[in-house]
Amino acid sequence: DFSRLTQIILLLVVTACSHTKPPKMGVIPQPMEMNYQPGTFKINDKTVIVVDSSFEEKQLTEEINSFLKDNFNIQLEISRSPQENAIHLVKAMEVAPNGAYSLTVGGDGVTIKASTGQGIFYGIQTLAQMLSPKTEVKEPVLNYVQINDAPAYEWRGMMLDVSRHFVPKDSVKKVIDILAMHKMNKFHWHLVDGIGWRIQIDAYPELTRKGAWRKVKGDKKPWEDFEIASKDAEGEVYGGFYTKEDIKEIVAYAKERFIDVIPEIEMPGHSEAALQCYPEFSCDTEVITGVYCAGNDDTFQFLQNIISEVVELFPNEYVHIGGDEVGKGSWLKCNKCKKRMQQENLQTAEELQSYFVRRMEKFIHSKNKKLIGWDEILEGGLPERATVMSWRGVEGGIEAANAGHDVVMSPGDPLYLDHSQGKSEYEPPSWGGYNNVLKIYDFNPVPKDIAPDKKHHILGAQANLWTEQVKSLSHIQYMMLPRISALSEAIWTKAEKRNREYFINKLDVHFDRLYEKGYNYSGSSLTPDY
Ligand code: TNX
Repeated sequence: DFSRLTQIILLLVVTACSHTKPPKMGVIPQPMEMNYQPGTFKINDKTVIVVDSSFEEKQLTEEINSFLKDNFNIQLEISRSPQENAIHLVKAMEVAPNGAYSLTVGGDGVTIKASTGQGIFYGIQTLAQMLSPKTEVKEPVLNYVQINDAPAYEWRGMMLDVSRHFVPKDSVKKVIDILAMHKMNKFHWHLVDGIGWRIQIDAYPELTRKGAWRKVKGDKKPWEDFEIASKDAEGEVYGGFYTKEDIKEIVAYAKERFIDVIPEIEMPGHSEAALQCYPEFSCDTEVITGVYCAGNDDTFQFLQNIISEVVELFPNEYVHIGGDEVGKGSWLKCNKCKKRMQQENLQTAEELQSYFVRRMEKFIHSKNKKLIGWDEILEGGLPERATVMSWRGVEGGIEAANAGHDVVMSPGDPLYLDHSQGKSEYEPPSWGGYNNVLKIYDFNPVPKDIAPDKKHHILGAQANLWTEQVKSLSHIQYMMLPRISALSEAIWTKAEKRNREYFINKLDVHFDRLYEKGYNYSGSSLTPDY
């Protein structure tokens, strides 16, 4: 029956077309423009990499060769002269801003153009995704395509807390790898908190001799226990820290992947570990709290000496001073703090906090760095040049941007990665709420309450992974993936180019890429339970 047959054929065609199934190589984050043309180019062992001499050649060619080796067991030679059958890495000043690139596949192979090495690096990440996963892409064959791409926001970051649980150096590198493949460019390293001090400071050796370790007590979780110990104390001891050499190694590793590392040295709160090592810098109250004394000039000297050593290790332009959740009650009971308030004519604890932050800002500025802090630094008045990281929602960020300050958005809802992301029965330990992958995908860093002429103050956004509940690299990866994939698209790809359904389809293939790299990820993230 002919008409029955046409019906079936029609049905098949309609079903096939209505599936918004991306090409196998669906790239995350979605490029700005991606136009396919007929024709294919196949990379073979005669293909060479032609690299512009102004780029740091090894960094970029190794990036190409490493995925070609992993996926196709091919290694390409390097050449200086343009030729057919090549991957060309070309300096092109017109391909701006920072991070922008174009990628063309055509008759003479692959051409990636950018004005910076960073742009070339991102072009290579796109290429690597177009040639993976192995389960889908069996041969290094590329469709002819023209891609023009650039990031929507300049701050595309993640914070990792290494205080509540220590994260060894090699695991930190694995975290950086995940950021790099998603074209993220800021790694905010929460190096210090009440539970442990994790960075070597030569002037104050007790910080890591004792402040980085604590006794494991009975069935208490390590992060519930603020009492420090030295590494070789009796019984079970938990902890760890990074030497200056470790830090340099991580910073260099991140730089090769065009990621800035922003150190966070928490103050004035969340400071139990440091104050148990150096109690002379706490308030003159009966018990040592987790808050530095704001009335003692020596406290400022102590913190400035620390910052002086820290800035030597981190070439990025920011120092993060924390500033969140300050237990200001201890200031109001401390004689030195009360005296300071009188001298400086400060009426409230918020004003004293503002005094503290301003004083640190002056010092950080004198070191040619910018201060960034959690949104509590708005209380009592924000120092003139400070950048705000908005975590208690986006309101602090709105207030700061409207007042002319730079802002990084990282609201707990939806950008906290310690929250759960799927049906609870499939989830490992989490804390504080529920942020599934699509909530993050829909996040818009610029709320409408920001004045049009202040929008440029929103530098971008970042996700934060607090580690009270997170003990291992595989748990870290699980909390990051696929939520970092979603965030990367929310802040790299302009809103009009984003599409939920298309993203979900791409995730299917992306999961295979993550699996092939040996990463743990949450497969249950797409089956929300609310
Ligand atoms: C609040 S977010 C904190 C962290 C905790 C986190 C747990 C922020 C600036 N401070 O110290 O780890 O909640 O979700």
